[in-house]
Amino acid sequence: MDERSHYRACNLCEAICGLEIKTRGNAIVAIRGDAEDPFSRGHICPKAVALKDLHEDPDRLRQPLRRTANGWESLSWDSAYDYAAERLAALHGEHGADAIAMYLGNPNVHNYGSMTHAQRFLGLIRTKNRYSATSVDQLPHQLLGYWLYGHQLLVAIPDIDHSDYFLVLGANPMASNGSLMTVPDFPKRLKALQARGGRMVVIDPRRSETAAVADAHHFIRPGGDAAFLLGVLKTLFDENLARPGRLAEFSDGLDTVRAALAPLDAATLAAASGINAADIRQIAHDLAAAPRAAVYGRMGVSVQRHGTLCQWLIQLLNLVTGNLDRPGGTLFTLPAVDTIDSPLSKPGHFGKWRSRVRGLPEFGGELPVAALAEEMLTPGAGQVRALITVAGNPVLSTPNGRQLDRALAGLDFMLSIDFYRNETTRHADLILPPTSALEHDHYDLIFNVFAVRNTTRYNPPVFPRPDDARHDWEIFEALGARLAAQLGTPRSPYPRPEQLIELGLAAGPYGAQRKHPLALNLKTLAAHPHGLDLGPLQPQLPQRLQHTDKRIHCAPPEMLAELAQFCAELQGAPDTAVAPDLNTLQLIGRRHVRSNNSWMHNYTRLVKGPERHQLLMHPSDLAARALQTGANVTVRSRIGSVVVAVQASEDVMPGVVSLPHGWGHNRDGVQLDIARHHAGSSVNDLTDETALDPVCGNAALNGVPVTVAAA
Ligand SMILES: Nc1nc2c(c(=O)[nH]1)N[C@H]1C(S)=C(S)[C@@H](COP(=O)(O)OP(=O)(O)OC[C@H]3O[C@@H](n4cnc5c(=O)[nH]c(N)nc54)[C@H](O)[C@@H]3O)O[C@H]1N2
Ligand SMILES: Nc1nc2c(c(=O)[nH]1)N[C@H]1C(S)=C(S)[C@@H](COP(=O)(O)OP(=O)(O)OC[C@H]3O[C@@H](n4cnc5c(=O)[nH]c(N)nc54)[C@H](O)[C@@H]3O)O[C@H]1N2
Ligand code: SF4
Ligand SMILES: [Mo]
Repeated sequence: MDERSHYRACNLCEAICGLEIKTRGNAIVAIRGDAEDPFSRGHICPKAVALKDLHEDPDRLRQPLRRTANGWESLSWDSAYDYAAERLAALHGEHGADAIAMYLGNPNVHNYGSMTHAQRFLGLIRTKNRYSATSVDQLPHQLLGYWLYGHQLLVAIPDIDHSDYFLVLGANPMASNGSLMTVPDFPKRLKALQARGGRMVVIDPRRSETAAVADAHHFIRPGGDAAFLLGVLKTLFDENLARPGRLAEFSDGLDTVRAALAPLDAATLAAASGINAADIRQIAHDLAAAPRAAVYGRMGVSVQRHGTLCQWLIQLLNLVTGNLDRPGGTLFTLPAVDTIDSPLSKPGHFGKWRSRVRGLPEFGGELPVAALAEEMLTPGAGQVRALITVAGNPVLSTPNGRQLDRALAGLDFMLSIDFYRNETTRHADLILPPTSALEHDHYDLIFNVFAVRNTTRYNPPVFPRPDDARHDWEIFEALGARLAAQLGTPRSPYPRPEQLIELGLAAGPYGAQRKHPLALNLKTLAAHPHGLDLGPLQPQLPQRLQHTDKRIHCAPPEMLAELAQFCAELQGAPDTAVAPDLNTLQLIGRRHVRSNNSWMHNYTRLVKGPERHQLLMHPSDLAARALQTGANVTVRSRIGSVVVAVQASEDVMPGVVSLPHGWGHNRDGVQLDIARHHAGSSVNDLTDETALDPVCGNAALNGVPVTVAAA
């Protein structure tokens, strides 16, 4: 049989690296980086090679499975759809739409057919109980995009290819390969930045893989970032270093912010952040002096108590230094399928309804996932009785996972669309497994929007869809048709995912409808299997703003209120909020290049070698507890406890411990044979569903107070 080369973008993380996948018949013979991809230039990480293991994994489900008194039984697609539609329609009829909750996990955003068709399916159910991984992740970024710039997907991306000064808070792109910054080959791009005399400064409670290659690294107390950022911003204002330039012409509210910062004093801010006042001042000076600079923050500053405040201050720093919308600063993309200036997505809305039990606000139609378990466990009208999960594992990925685990066991009905029986889907009554990534086509509807260059590509499937397999979008369509019939809802025909892309390309900024010379369509993209570079990010403001007044709304009232609240806390009790007592440590997360959230642990290639889910602890904290590397320790929080192995590390700050999320695979009913032997413990058995960012209800997964003792 002949060998064939297939080119496609990797769907595993946000870096969207180009891959060359060599096949012989049905076999994958090699996966390597695609040197001809103009964006990733051959970069690849170990996870991509495991796409082969994923495709071939005997644990990967290929048939619908129904839970019965005698265990799991496979059934035909038709019977499975009928069963699901009947159960959902019955619960809908008896208890109303809100009794059915839906949770969309992270891999949905890497699977464009799932994105396009899940929305239509949701429209059919019309439940207010919609949840996703957004509220354990990038919710603050989307909310601020909506408030400041008028659209939840208007996220300003660091232009690191042209920057001279890159200030990074709570992000570890050397391990994560970038987030809300699609940046294949971060290491090489960083080297180029440093080679042209630029500097990267990292602020992180751990000397991360990224901090290790930075020009400077400052330890910060977990949760101390808002104080640090306020210190930098205030220095710029106080020392007349604010130079918003032409941005001032279409920005409102900067003076209000400046006035709100006036009473703060540098020493208090320094103490609350754990970074000394001289360093904060120096960073402000360096930022102001750099011709082109970008401030960027991710999980460590997004998913903590002051996440929205931090992300707001980051936007303001880029704005007042004139770096927003400037090459080398932070800019908005202009993607080929424009999900911003088009009917493909909505700008957003906030607080249109609230969760039933705790009154948490929706954003863009979704409630904070920290509320999901209580909505199931609390009786009364509107109680959640059924759940649909798609490509997710909230038992391992959302706060107080054990509580959710218990809640799932009590549901009337649960449907999971997933190709693994994981810690969450093991509770399902029915599992519908979609095709593997290599059996469907691929377009990055989302990550092109967050990329450090404008880029586009479409790739056909590597393998044909087996006759008895279904794509995620086909599952939504078939199930939707049956459910619509049961509910008596009329249903119109809908394009296939690639037809939606074709329409989007034609209507988009490089399409025929806008008379762009490239006139992009699927045929042009087929002629460019390695992807098509559409150039560096370009200034687009104020035109790109989606507020009708075409202005940046710098000072949303909600943010001013949050700032006032933060300042009051700071003056009141500067230290107790951060370090309640001497025995308490602060728990933070971490990522490893060979792991991917709660999955990709079932492949020997990625999990072999030393385990990677230990608790990292500073030697002085080990000594204070008479502990040694390798010992099993009990980590305890308000929520519960886990037993893990501890490892000494000079890289974490004293008083801080670090544990990665997504582990804890040794639970009954999980069908992940290899992962089970590398089980680890779930950090989200410790994170607290009541510890939230007060602005929007995003989970505060970093900075969890814990104690550690010998097990
Ligand atoms: N403590 C702590 N918790 C965290 C984080 C943290 O940093 N710390 N990070 C958070 C973040 S950023 C995220 S994004 C979440 C992730 O949390 P989730 O989105 O809930 O979980 P994942 O591990 O991404 O889900 C993977 C599941 O999707 C399935 N899957 C993969 N591809 C497909 C597909 O194409 N179709 C279908 N139907 N299923 C598929 C896999 O089989 C697997 O079961 O975790 C969050 N939780
Ligand atoms: N290999 C791999 N790559 C991934 C993923 C994966 O699981 N594995 N997940 C993907 C997903 S879904 C996402 S969202 C991205 C996330 O991408 P990143 O945000 O780049 O990844 P993290 O490793 O979570 O980085 C968070 C950093 O914040 C630090 N931190 C913790 N608390 C604080 C704090 O209070 N303040 C400050 N300043 N820093 C703090 C941590 O020490 C850590 O270094 O990665 C994506 N890429
Ligand atoms: S960095 Fe991300 S996109 Fe690139 S090969 Fe690795 S997992 Fe795939
Ligand atoms: Mo994420």
